[in-house]
Amino acid sequence: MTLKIYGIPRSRALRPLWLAKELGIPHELVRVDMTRGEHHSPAFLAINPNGHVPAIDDDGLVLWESLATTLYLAKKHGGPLAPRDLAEDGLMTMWSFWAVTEAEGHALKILYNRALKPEAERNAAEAQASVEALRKPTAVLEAHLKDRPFLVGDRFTVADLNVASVYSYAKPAPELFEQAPRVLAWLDAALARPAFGAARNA
Ligand SMILES: N[C@@H](CCC(=O)N[C@@H](CS)C(=O)NCC(=O)O)C(=O)O
Repeated sequence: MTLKIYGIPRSRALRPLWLAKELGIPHELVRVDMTRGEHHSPAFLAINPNGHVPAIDDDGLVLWESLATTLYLAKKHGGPLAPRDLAEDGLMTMWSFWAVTEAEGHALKILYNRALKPEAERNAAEAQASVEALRKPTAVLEAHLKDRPFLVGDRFTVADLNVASVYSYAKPAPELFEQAPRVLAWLDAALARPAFGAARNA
């Protein structure tokens, strides 16, 4: 059965979509229209009881939590994005959890208050506080990228995909990257990948 990815590209469903495009995994995007409340429908709640996108259905295996879906798909299909051994697996998991726990909340507040919300509803102070809060994790990332172009190993992996998908939310804060030129170059390179563009336009 074809892999089903539930969500829309302008959501965290972009993450499994991006991974599927990177690896050429046949998939069906099942659009869940959140503006119409479809993520709270009984049919969707039977797939993800949290009422969030994304979820995936891989031949009967249903998974939610976007970064869990990408790690699973990378490991299942193998190739350069996947961990080559348990050490790489640990590092890719570490960076993915780090992105969600240390960076995503701040990055999302930047995105909402600098880009997504109508201007009248934006909270400039909250955006500024989020930029300040993101400086420390960004310095950690900048230091890690000092001697290497990718997060794990010598190639673009699911760790880069996961962390870049989170950091893309912070792009409306260019001042964050003034002190982190390597992070900016790494992020721009990830977002310039054809598979990212294909996922955004899915
Ligand atoms: N930690 C979850 C978060 C999922 C999530 O909050 N998704 C958003 C869209 S990006 C959503 O479904 N929002 C609708 C809602 O919460 O009502 C993941 O990474 O998959």
